[in-house]
Amino acid sequence: MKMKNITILGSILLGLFLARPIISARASTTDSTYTPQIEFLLTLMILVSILIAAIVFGMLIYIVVRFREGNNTVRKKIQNEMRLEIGWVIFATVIVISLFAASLPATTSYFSERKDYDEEILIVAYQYNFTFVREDNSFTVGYVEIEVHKVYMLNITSTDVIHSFYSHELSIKLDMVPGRYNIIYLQVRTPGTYEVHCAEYCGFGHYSMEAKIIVT
Ligand SMILES: [Cu+2]
Repeated sequence: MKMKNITILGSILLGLFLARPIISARASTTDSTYTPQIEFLLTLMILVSILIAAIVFGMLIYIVVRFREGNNTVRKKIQNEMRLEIGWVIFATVIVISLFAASLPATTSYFSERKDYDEEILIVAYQYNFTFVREDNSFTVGYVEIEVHKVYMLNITSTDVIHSFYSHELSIKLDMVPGRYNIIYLQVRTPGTYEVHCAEYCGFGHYSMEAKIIVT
């Protein structure tokens, strides 16, 4: 086998080897109705990134070895190589368009309105906590209790600076902007306690700005 082929094969195998733990870590027990699509997208992005990194580093290693000092390979200057130029423009465009197409089902369901929700919860962020206001005007600070499989309309806002409502485990993230009400629908499929963190640097206490969604 030629040196070139060995290098390409080696990089792909290395890429797959590195991808394994990442993929199995991604298939964790995170659980809202958005989770399968979001996790699929993340895994796809990681795989595509690894593939591109493998190609780039594979070529880099190949070039370093082949054109090292003292190796008398023929060195050719490549200039105005139209086929090569068109090739990588098409390659990059196809990748970007494919990723866009793959992300459409997730983004559509993420932002589509649901008329069948059971309850609206107003979530107000402030430095440095979250308040959850229920339809009967009762409220809790730092945690909220909801029921499994029920659909909740989360109406999200902030009283001071921009925060972000982020739960990795439930695959949701939405900006909390003063003077604006952003809406996302949440339906959790597994009972448990899920963590929420502020995902927008909002000041000194940002690190401790968190809440719990308790699903029973
Ligand atoms: Cu914050």
